[in-house]
Amino acid sequence: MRKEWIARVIVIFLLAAAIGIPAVGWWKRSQGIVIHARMAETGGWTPENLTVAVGQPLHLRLTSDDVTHSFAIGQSDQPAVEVKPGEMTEVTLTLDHPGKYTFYCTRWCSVNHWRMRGIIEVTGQQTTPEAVEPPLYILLGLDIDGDHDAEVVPAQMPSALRGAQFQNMVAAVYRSREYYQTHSPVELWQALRSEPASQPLADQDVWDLVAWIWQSNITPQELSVGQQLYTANCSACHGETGSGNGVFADLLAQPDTENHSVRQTGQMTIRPADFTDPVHILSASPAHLQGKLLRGGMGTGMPYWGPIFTEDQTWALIAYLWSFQFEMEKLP
Ligand code: HEC
Ligand SMILES: [Cu+2]
Repeated sequence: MRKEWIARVIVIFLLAAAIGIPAVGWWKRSQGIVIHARMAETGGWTPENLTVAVGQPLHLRLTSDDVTHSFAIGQSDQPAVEVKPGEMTEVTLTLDHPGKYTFYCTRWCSVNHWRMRGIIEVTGQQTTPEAVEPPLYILLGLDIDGDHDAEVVPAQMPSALRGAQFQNMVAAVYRSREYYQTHSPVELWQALRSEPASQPLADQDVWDLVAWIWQSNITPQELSVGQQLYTANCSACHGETGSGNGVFADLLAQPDTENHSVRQTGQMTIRPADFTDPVHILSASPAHLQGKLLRGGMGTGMPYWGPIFTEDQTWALIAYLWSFQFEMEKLP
């Protein structure tokens, strides 16, 4: 009698376990992974490394332990979502390509805001192996850390509109996309200046022509995408007007020089570049600027944006940077 009773209990127990254990696992998965957001100084994202199989939905529940943050995934169309203290924001992501994705905060929550980054590793077989082209500055072997001060600069801001009247004097070679990406405005100016066709032009006319050629490589669409990205990601340091005086510039330009051990790698040691300074910018090619953007300024505080932007977005940002040097079509 007693044995039968024990056997029953065991059967019921096993049944409960057989149903219960997978159910708990399923329940946990459906509830998702909780991610806590904190300012970079106090920890950033926890956890900051996630792994998921390709194509499998990743259910995240995001909450903040301090101020409002925002969660976004680099190089993807996934819209950014707000992450607020005391609330759970739920997101379900399905990533269709294996690889490493960077997730990051899009709100200027603190001076080290841009350090709020984490990685989602998507595992699985690469179906169509992607040929990853190295960025242009690598292909060209550019030394993006070298000094590059312009020997010649325009007397006034070059105007694409004024330059348009001389467009017939320009040989096709200077108008290609490739030329634009790989040369600085100064190099173009010097090349045009030495062309017999442009001898009758004044120096400023040649600068206007340079502005026109630059603008003809930039679409209005790129300018507006670039402007949005710049406002969201760059203006806090480089300033709304591009002159290197963003709200964080002063804070960041005073690293703790007394005590180097406190200093984090990449903490800003020099002021953000001034995009309105012709001496500094007109001597840089788009490939050079893109290189800095992708790689960041080693040890200077310029963040690396490689894992955040798509290639088109980087070119749109570069396009927008030129609007601090050249009068181009007015933005709406
Ligand atoms: C945290 C502050 C900070 C933010 C945010 C930031 N930058 Fe910078 N940036 C710097 C500093 C500091 C430098 C100067 C150091 C250097 O050139 O390496 C710099 C330099 C640059 C340069 C190099 C210019 C040259 O002289 O060759 C480019 C291009 C640039 N930034 C673009 C951007 C863009 C575009 C964004 C937004 C996507 C951005 N930066 C966001 C701090 C910042
Ligand atoms: Cu944040």
